[in-house]
Amino acid sequence: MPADRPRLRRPDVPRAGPGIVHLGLGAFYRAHGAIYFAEAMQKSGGDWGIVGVSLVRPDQRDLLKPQDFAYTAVELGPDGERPQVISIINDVLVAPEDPRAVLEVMSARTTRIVTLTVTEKGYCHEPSSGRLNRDHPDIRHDLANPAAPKSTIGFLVRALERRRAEATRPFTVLCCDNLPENGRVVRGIVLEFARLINEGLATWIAAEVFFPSTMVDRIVPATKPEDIERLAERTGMLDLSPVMHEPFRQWVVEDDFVDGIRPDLGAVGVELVEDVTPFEHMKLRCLNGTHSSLAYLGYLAGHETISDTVADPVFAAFVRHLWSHEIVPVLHAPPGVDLAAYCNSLFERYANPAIRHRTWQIAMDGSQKLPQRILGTVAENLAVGRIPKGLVLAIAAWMRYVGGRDERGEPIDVRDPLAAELKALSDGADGPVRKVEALLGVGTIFPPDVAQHAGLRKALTDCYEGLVERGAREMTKDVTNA
Ligand code: CS2
Repeated sequence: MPADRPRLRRPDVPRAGPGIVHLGLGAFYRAHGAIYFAEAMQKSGGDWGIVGVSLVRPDQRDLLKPQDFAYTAVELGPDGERPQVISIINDVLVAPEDPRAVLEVMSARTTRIVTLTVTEKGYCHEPSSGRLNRDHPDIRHDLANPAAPKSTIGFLVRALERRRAEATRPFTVLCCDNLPENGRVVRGIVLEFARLINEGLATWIAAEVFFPSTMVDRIVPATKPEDIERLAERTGMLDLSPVMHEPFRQWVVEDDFVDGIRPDLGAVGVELVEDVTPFEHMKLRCLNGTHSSLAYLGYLAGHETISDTVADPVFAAFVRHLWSHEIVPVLHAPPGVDLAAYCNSLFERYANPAIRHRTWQIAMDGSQKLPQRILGTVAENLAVGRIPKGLVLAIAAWMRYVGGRDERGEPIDVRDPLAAELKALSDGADGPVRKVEALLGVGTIFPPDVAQHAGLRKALTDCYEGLVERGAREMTKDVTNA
C-alpha cells in the first residue's frame, strides 16, 4: 500500500447545504446516485448535500472521514481510466453506534429526500411476495424499540412518525435498489410496518409520502487493493475508498416527489417518466437475470469475473441465447427502446476487460435476487407452454452453488441470509431429485406456479444431474445448442 502518499483532501469549494439522507452507503450509490446529484447541483444549484448512513459497519465512515468524505470515482473504460473527485457527502453516520442521531437527521426539515441502497435483503421482506417479514429479528426489535431502530424500514417509519408529530413536511423515499417496482414495493412494506404501530400513521404515510420507483444501472465492481495502489500512483494522493465504475450509466425515475421538490435531475441525463415498470423489468431481467446466470455457471466453471466468463465462447453463446430465446420473447419493450440493441450493448459492457467484476460477488444473496431476476421470466415462459432451459440451468447452478462445493470439491464461501438453511436443505436430501425438491420448497423464493410445475421440476432435476456428472461448461454448451 502506498502509505507514503498524502491523503486525498476535499477540494476547496463551498460545501452544499443538507438535502439528502442516504441509507446504506456503499460503492454503488457513490458511483451512481451521488454523482448525478453532484452534477445536478453544479448545473442548476440547490442544496442537496448528502449525509450517508451505514446500517451495519463503520468501515465507510472510518475510511472517508480522514478525507473529509471526499472520494475518487474512477471510470474504467476500455481505453483507459478517468478519475474525478466527488465531494457531495457532508457526513457519514454509523447507525448501530447512534441510531438517535440518524433519526434526528432524517427528521430535520432540511432533509427532503431519503435515498436507499440497502440491497435486496435490507428490506426485511419476502422476495417471492414482496410482503414484510414480520418475523425478521430486526423488525421485531424495531417494533419494540421506537427510539433506536436497526432496520431500514424501522428508520423510515420512525422518522416519518416524528415528522408527522412535528407537523414537518415528509421526505420523498427514493429507492435505488434492484427490486421490481421498487418504490411501490417499499411503500407496501413501510405501510405494513406502520399499520402494526398505528393505523393513523399508516393513513398519513399513504396520503402524504411519495415513493417514486426508479431503475438504476451502472456496473460497479468492489474496489480491490490494487485499484487503490494504481490510483495513488496516478494521482500522487492516497484515497482509501475510491469507487470503480464502467462508463455507462442510466437512471430512470418516476417524477413523483413530495411537493415536486427534487434536484434538477433532468438536466444531467436522468430520464423522468410516469411509469418506470417497463424499464425496471427490462433491466432486471436482461441485465441482472443474465448477470446472476453467468455468475453461478461461470463460478462453477472456474471463471473469476464476468468479462472472463463471456470471453469463453460457450458462455458468450449462452448469454445471447438467454436474451433471444428466453428473456426478450416475454418482455414488453419500454417506449422507444430496441431490446435487441439493448442486449447487444449489455454484451459489450460485460466484455469490458477493465471491469473485474467477480462472479462470486454477483452470486451473493441469490435467495433475494432470483425471483425478480429470473423466476418472473421463467413463470412467463411456462405460461406460454415453454420450458426455458437456459434459465432452468442457471437455477440448477444456483442450487449447486448453495450446496457449498464447487466442481473440484472445494468449499464455496456462500454469502446469503439463507445460506445455512439452504445448505441444510441440500445436505439433508439424498440425490438430485430430492435436493431439487427440497430447495424448490423454499416458499420465500419460489412461487407456487413455478415450484409445482411438473415439467419444470423434471427439467431442473435433469440440469442438476448434468451439472454433477458433466460440469457447468458442458451443460451450458448443451442447453445453448439444444
Ligand atoms: C449485479 C448488480 O451484484 C449484482 O448482483 O448484478 O450489482 C449489477 O452490476 C448492477 O445492477 C448494474 O446496474
